[in-house]
Amino acid sequence: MRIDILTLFPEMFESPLSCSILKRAKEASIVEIVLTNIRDFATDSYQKVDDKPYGGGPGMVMMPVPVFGCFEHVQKLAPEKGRLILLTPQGQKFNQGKAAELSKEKRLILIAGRYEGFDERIRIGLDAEQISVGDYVLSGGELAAMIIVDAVVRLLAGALGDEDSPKDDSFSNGLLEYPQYTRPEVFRDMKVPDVLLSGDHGKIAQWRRQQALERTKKHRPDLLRRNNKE
Ligand code: 9D3
Repeated sequence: MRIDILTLFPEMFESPLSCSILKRAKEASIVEIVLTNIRDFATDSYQKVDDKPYGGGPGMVMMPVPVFGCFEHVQKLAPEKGRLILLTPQGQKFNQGKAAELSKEKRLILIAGRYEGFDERIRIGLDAEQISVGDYVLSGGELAAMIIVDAVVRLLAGALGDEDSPKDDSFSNGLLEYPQYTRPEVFRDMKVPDVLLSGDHGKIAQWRRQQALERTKKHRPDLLRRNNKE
């Protein structure tokens, strides 16, 4: 998969992309991630990318000219059209189903914004899919873009070691994870449940299913209701 990210802060992506699963996926050519700075497509001598909203009001708005210029440049960098995603608080809420869907694409083009929002003609003219990562206010779309990249790339074949499977993930089975323990057997008076030491794999599986279900009922009852896939 190729992922293009259009952003005013390409530096923000450096550490997340140079660690762990994302690093390995890049090294193994499972994913190619290309960052392009929207500011390089500003057309005035100050490299201006934001301006005051027509009609007045607080804050600044992302200008359409640099965003369109950047997008048109990036699109030509590879033959695939790509699936275009604008990160915005007004978008559809991102979830595991959307991550799975995006992981099937050959190419994603993500646009991360700053300021109070995008000039409406960016939305209209680019005809992009809009995605939000949740109901809280971020300072910009960059962290949202990274969330999407992380969730999508780990689903690509070969991105996880074979000891780990995305099929085992919480949310893939619709339940929270069961409680896990490792050494030591007793830590500060807390003992590992006997069933996990019993060697009875049938009983262990049964215990884990029941624990996962109880946890989900207690902490995330919304996951148990039908029609929660959005
Ligand atoms: C006062 C209205 N604000 C909208 C809630 C303005 C505003 C705040 C923060 C507009 C943009 C932003 C920056 N956020 C994003 O670009 C963003 C985001 C988010 O803030 N939350 C969840 N998902 C996303 S995706 C992009």
